Amino acid sequence: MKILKETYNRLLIVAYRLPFTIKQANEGVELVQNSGGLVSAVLSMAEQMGQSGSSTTPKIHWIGYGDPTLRHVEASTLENENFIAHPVFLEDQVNKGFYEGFSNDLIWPLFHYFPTYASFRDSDFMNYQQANMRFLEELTAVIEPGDLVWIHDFQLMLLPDMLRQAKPETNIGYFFHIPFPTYEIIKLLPRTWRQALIGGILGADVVGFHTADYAQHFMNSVSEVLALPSIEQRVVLPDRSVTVGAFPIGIDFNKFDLGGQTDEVLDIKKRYESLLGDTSVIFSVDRLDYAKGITYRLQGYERFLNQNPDWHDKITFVMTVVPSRDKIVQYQEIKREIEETVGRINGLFGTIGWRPIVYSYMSLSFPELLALYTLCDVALITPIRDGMNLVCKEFVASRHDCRGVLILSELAGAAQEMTEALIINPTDTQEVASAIKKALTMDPGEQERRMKFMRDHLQNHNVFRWSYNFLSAFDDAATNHSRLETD
Ligand code: GDG
Repeated sequence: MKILKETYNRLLIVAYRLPFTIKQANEGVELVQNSGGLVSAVLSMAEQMGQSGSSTTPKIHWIGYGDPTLRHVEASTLENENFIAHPVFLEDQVNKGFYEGFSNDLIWPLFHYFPTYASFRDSDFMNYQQANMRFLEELTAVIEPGDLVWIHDFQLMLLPDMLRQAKPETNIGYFFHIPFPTYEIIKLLPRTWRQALIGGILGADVVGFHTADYAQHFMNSVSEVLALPSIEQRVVLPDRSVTVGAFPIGIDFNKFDLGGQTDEVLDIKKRYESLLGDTSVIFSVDRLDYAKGITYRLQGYERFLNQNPDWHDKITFVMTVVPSRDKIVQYQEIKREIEETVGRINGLFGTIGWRPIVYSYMSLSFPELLALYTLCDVALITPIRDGMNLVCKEFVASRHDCRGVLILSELAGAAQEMTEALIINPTDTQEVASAIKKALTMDPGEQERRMKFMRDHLQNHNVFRWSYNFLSAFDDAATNHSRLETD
C-alpha cells in the first residue's frame, strides 16, 4: 500500500449511489452519510493512501447520481468531513431507462439467472449509454493526472472503456458487486450490447468479482464475445493487459462485534425479547427481491412447522423485508406472494397466543438490526442467487457470544467462505426444514465451534483487507504492464 501512496495522486470513486443522501433543509441541504460496506471500505482505503477527513489532507471525491431537484444546490455544500460529492444530474427519462430499465429490469434479472424477468428494450440501452457518458463528463471534469479511479457495479459497465478512450493514462479499477453469469446467459444479450458491455469493462486495469467462479465466467465471455486471448488471470489486449480476479468483499467486523454490545442495542434487545415472549427466534432481513428466495424460505419454515408440532408455540420467525424497487412489476408481484404466504401460514398455524411469523415491510435502524442479529437463535439466509450477501457475515460478526446458527444458501457468494454454516439449497424445502430443526437443537459447544471458525475468518478477511487486496492488484497490474512492454 505504501507503493500506492507514492504512486497515485488521489482516489476517485464512481458508483451509482453517492456516499450520503442529500436532503433539502430549511437553510441549504443536509447530508446524511450512508453506512454501507462500500463507504466503510473507501474510508479505510483513503487512510491507507494517506488521506483522511482532517483539514490538512484531501477528501475523497465521489461521483454518483444526483436527483435533478438538487441542480440548484451550491456545489461547495455537497461535502462532509470525508467526501466531496460530484452529482451526475440525469433527466428523469434518461435515469428511468438507464437505472430502472437497463440496470434493474434487464441486467439484474439476467445476471441473477432470471432471464424470463428480463426486458430487452433498445431505448433502455441508449439511455444506459447516455448515462454512462454523463458519468464520464462529470468524471473528466474532476480527474487529475495520477488519480486512481475505482468504478463500481453493473450500472457502469461502459464507463471504464469510455474513460480509457478519453484519458488513456488513467489508472482504472472496476468492481462488480453482483454475480457474473455463464456465457450462456451473456449470449442472450444482443451481440452489439454484449460486445459493448464486455469491452466496456475491459477499459479497466484491474477487474474484480466476489468469487473465482464469477471471474472465470467473465474470462469465458471475454474469449467468446471478443475472441481475446488471456494468460492466467490476465486478458491480453494489443497495448496493455487487464488483471481479472476474485476479491470477496468483507465487512467492518468490529462495527458489528462491538456494536452489538452497546447499551442502546442491549435495551432494544431486551424490549424485543419481552415482546416475543419465551420462544426461540429465527431471523431474516433482505431487500425485497425475487433473487433473495423469500417465498421458498417461508415454504421451508411451513414444512418445519408441519413436521414438528412440538415446536408450535415455541418458535417465532421474525422476517423483515426492506422496501426496494417497488415500481417494477415483478417486485410488486413478489411482495404480494410473500404477504399471501405469510398470511396463509399464520392463519394455518397461529393461535390467539402465538404468531408463527412476525413480518414487517420496512427498514430497520442500525441498532434495531443489531438487536435482532444478537437476539436470534437462527439466521435463515436463503437467496436463490446473491453476488455475496453481507447479511450473513454481519450476523456472524455480531455474535460476540459465539451462539446462534447460520443457515445459508449454497447460491450466495458468501457460501464459499462461510463453510461452517448449515449450507442448504433454497429450493429444497425439505432440506431447509431439516436445517431449521438441526439449528434449533444444536448443542452450544457445536454452535460455538462453528461460530468461532467463521468469526476468525471474517475478522481476518474484513472490508479493509478487501480494499487493500484490490488496490494491491494494481501494483501487480503495473508490474505485468511493464513486463508486457519489455516482452
Ligand atoms: C449487493 C449484492 C453483495 C439490509 N436491511 C437493512 C439494512 N440492510 C443492509 C445490510 C447489508 C446491506 O443492507 C445488504 O447487503 P447484501 O449484500 O445482503 O445485499 P444487496 O443489497 O443486494 O447488495 C450483494 C453486495 O452488493 C455487496 O457487494 O453482497 O450480493 O446484491 O449491509 O446490513 N441496514 C439497516 N436496516 C435494514 O433494514 N440499517
